[in-house]
Amino acid sequence: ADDGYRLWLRYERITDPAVRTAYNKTFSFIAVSDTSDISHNAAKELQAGIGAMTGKHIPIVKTMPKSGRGIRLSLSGATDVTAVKADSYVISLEGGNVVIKSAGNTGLLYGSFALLRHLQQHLPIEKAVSQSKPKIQLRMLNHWDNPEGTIERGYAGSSLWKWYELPETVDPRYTDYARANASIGINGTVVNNVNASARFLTAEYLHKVAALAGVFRKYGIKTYLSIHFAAPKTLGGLKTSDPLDPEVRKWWMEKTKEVYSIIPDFGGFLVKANSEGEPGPQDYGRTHADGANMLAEALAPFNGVVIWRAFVYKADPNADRFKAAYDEFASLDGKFAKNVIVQVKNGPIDFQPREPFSPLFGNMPKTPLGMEFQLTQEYLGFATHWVYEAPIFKECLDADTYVKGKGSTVASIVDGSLHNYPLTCMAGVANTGSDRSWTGHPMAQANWYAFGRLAWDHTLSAQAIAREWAQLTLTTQPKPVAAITDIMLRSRDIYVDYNTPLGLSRPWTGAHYAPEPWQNRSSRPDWTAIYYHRADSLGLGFDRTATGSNALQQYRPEVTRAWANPETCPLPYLLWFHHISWSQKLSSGRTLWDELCHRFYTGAESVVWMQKQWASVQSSIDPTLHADVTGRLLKQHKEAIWWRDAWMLYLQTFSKQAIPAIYRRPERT
Ligand code: GCW
Repeated sequence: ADDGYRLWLRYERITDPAVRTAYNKTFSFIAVSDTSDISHNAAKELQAGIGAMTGKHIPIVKTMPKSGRGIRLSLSGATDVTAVKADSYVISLEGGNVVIKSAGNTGLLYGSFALLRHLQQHLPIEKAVSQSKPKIQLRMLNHWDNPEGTIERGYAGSSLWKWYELPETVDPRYTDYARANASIGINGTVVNNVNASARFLTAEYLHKVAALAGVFRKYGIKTYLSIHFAAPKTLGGLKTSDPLDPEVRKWWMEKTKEVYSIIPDFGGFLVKANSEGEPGPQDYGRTHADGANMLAEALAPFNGVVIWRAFVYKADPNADRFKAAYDEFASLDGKFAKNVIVQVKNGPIDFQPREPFSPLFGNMPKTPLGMEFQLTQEYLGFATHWVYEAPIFKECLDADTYVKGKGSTVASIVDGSLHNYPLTCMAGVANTGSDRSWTGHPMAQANWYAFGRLAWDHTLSAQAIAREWAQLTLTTQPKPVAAITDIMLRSRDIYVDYNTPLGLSRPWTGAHYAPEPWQNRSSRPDWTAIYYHRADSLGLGFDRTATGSNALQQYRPEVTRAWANPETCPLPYLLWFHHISWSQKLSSGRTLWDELCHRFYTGAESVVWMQKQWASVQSSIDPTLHADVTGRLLKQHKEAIWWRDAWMLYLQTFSKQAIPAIYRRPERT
């Protein structure tokens, strides 16, 4: 039975005789003269993958045999190539052989995985001819994993990293993790939580991290660490962690040197500073740039980078958190050292089911802005709700900021083309854990997959990625693939409808799971539900127009215009920007209250549709996996009703209106 462990690298035996014969004829050897670990692993993956699909042992050889057809991995002799060049590849057909060419061994690895993807879809060999180069340089996972093995906002078991047995014992699963990442082009991983323990910078832990890096490096993946900004004090015993203090700067220089002596190809530091209680340069009256530049100086001699997060906001219930990142960072543009990237969450608040794009994108032309997406489903129903996230990523990447006129998409900023950034970065907060299926909900594997594919090429469509993933992971039969793709593409809107429709946000406290739109007690004055949804006797929603917080002004006029008028603001964003009265007629023809009822009820009802679609593919899916997802869909439906009812009953105390009769019928569970 398939427990999901093999992800999209299943390499199922091909049963179609025509396809198998064609593949058998073409693949009788894999020739690779380059002896690096990465090239070797590329060849090994082809051998294992094609071997499993065809049932044939394919030898790996150094030089091309005189007869027979096969695959040649060809490394061009070019030296001193850029990272992007080294990752790019060309697949061609030469005299019956499939040739994968690249200027770097990583390109050979990515080309090999591209070929395997192609063959897993049983496509004709001639159609594999292609070329590809990544649009983003640093394609990374950010793990929010803690030293004691827990994962902040992780719903797939405990951490993959077994710190207590490292570095002596190196779990073979680390290799499978690296293979999975390399197969979708991911080339960096931050192994620890941004709420960082200083312990990761001790020699003891650096050696553990080095053991992981030793595995990852063989798949073209660099290792990074999140750092605790106050480490000079907590770890170094200094009196301060002031970034302008010479002793502190020296401490970081020496620490960084030590890191590189243990992990020579270390990638750099990820930093959460002055955010949600984490220490930072502002503790000493310094700026984010002062903090980042201190670390940049220490990393520069080793070509390391600083990835500094823009996720900041004050514990002030009268401020608009929406505006915080822009307010703190935009004016620092031009002040960051060359090897600093500022990493921005896709939306201005915090990975909500639907957010407008962060207004910081486009407003730091001199500072490379990296994208931070969240793969783990913190606000998307953890591991019981099926939500395919590619539409979330695409919505943001394709959004037009208008900062240099029409067509200034967020993607064009992040990929460096709009402002000529020398560094480009896209990060996904990982959804992996020690569960056999890696991601808790087996269908959440698609979010990891989609992230990697989009970091490589953000022009791919959510649909194409869904189809490809389903073919690789679940079945190659066209009908079930279409049915599954259909569920995936609608899943996010369905979730939004029963969870936070029309631009509502954050009706939760602590765990970010149970609906608690009434919950107004908390450890911080701004961490209340009412702060976000602003329900009152008049209506609902956060006024961010000129009569309210005026956050809309952080966007270019074209964007502001599209959202500033409550009559024309697209409904998915309505309550993000407007406080709307309960009886106001919306563009749908319904009043706000009726539209809310409509969304909550049809959203929850649509989970029944998902269940039916999933039931229809049963005969094509592994029974264990099918049963697992069926169970999760049952739970999802119950929870959708729970969400709907919690919201509706709560909002009704303000609207004082009835739920229209058409929705009040017996529940189908
Ligand atoms: O989404 C919020 C989470 C925190 C997280 C923080 C952040 C790692 O609730 O758990 O901390 O954002 O992104 O820093």
